[in-house]
Amino acid sequence: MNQAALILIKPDGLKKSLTGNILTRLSETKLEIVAAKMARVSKELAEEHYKHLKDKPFFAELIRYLRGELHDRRKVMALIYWGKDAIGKCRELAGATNPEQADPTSIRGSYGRITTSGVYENVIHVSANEQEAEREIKLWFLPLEIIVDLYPTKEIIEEKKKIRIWA
Ligand code: 3AN
Repeated sequence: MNQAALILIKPDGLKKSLTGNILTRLSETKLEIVAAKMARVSKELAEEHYKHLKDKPFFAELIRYLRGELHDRRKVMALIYWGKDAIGKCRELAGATNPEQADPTSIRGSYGRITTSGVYENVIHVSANEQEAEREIKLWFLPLEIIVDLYPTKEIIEEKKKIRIWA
């Protein structure tokens, strides 16, 4: 059955110019990219994304890491990979969370590191399971940014909303 997986190329991946390498590795999965964008990460978004880790001693540093404060790159690249067993395939290529334990040929094994303050800088994020993927995708993307219908949507009429258009 088709699955969706949220992938984030984190600020260390961007700073190390790894975007091309990571996308090439992920293309081995033969999955389809159904959404992609560069995104600034607010404190609220980072905290919501990692809310399952909020009691961990490294949480504050982890938020600073995802927001790019440790790498002077205030952005991440967010993508949705879609297809058969997308989560398993992407997680296998990503490797273990701890870059030291990750298979050396995996993305994290090749490019990740552990900082002296103990944060795992592991270059990419991959959703852990289908439930997390749905939660994360709804956090990072609007329905109109995704080229397939992943989850049920509804229409609302937003009145008096100020938006910026081309001049
Ligand atoms: P994954 O991203 O592999 O699903 P999570 O969601 O448990 O793993 O962890 C999110 C992030 O938190 C990791 N990518 C890593 O940067 C950081 N992290 C997780 N566990 C630790 C740890 N024990 N020490 C330091 N950082 C950690």
